[in-house]
Amino acid sequence: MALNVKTLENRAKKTLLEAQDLEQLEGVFKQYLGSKGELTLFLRSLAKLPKAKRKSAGKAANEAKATLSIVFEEQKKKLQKGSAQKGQEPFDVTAPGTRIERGHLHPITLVQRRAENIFRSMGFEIAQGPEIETEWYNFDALNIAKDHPARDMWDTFWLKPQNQRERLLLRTHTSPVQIRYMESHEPPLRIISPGRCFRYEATDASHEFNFYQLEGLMVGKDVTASNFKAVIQEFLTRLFAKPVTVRLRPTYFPFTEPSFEVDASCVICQAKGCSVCGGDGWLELMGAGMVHPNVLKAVGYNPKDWTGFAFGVGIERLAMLKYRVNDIRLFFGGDLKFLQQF
Ligand code: YSA
Repeated sequence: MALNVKTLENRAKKTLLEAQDLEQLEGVFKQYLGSKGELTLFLRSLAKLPKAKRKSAGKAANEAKATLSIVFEEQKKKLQKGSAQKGQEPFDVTAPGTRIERGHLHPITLVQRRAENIFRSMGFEIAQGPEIETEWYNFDALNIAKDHPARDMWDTFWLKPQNQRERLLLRTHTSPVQIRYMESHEPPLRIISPGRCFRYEATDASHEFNFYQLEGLMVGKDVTASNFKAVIQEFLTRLFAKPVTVRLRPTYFPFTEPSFEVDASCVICQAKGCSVCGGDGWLELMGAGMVHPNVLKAVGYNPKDWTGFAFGVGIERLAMLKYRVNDIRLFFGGDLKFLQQF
C-alpha cells in the first residue's frame, strides 16, 4: 500500500510541476487532492483497511498530501510570478509598427479618374449606363440598321432571351449612354461616360473581349467640329502633360455625320516618328463625329435647333500610351509585379 501511495505521489508531483498556467495547476490539484481527488478518496478508504495496515498506509498518505500541498503552493507562486512578469514586459512605444500592405488604384482607374477630372473642369458631367443593354439602345437608337454591317463588325455577347419584346446583350460600346442621357435631359448638355464594354473577339496586344471606353457628348446651339477639336486637344494635352495636336480624318459611323477618326500627334516621340506611331508621328486614338440628325430626332430633339459632337475612346489605349504599356492584356492579367508599378 505504501508503495502505491508513493507512485501516486510521484505522478501527482510530476504533473503539478508540468502545469503551464494557474488554471492547469488548479486542475491537477483537484485531480489528486480535491474533494473527489485520488489521494482524498484513498484517505477516506483507510477506515476499511485491517488495523495492521491502516497505520502505515495512513502515515504514507498524509505525508504524500503534505508534500503535494507544498509542491502545489510553490508551483503556484512560480506561475503567478511568471504571468505578472509577462504583463510587465517593457513596451517600446517608439519602435516601428508592423507595416500594413496598402492597395492602390489600378492604372485603368487612374486614367479614368484623371480623364473625369479634366472633363469636369471643362463643364462636363459624368453619366452612367447599364452594362447589360437592350438591342434598341446599343444599335437601333444609334441609327445602326438591323441589316447594317456594323452589327456584324461588333460581334456581340447576346444574352439568353428573357422575354419576346427585346433582346439583351453586353454593351459593345458606351454610346448607348448618349441616348439614355438625351432621352431624360434637355439640351444644352455636356457629358462623359466611362465604362466597361464587351466584344466577342479574340484577344491580342491591343484587343480584349472586356475593355473600357470613355464616351463624350456635347449638344448645344451651334456646336461644331471645331469645338470638338478644341475640347479633345485640351483633354489630351492635359492627360499626357505634353502639347498634343489633333487631326480629323473622315470615316463612317451610322450615328454621326460627318464622322471622324481622331489622330493625335505621337506623345512618345513628339511626332518625330517612332515604333509606337509607326514612324509617321500620328496615333490613331478614337472615333467621333457630329451627332446624326436621326439620333437627335430619336430622342426628341429638333436637329434644326441643336447640334452636337460625340466621341468614344478606349481607356486602355490612353493608359497604354500614358504608361508605355505595349500589351493590353497586362492590365487584366492580375500580375502584381506589373500592377505595383503604378
Ligand atoms: C464614335 C462616334 C461617336 O459619335 C461616339 C462614339 C464613337 C465610338 C464608337 N462607339 C466605337 O465604339 N468605335 S470603335 O469601335 O472604334 O471603338 C472605339 C475605341 O474603343 C477604339 O479606338 C479602341 O481604343 C477601343 N476598343 C474597341 N474595341 C476594343 C477596344 N479596346 C480594346 N479591346 C477591344 N476589343
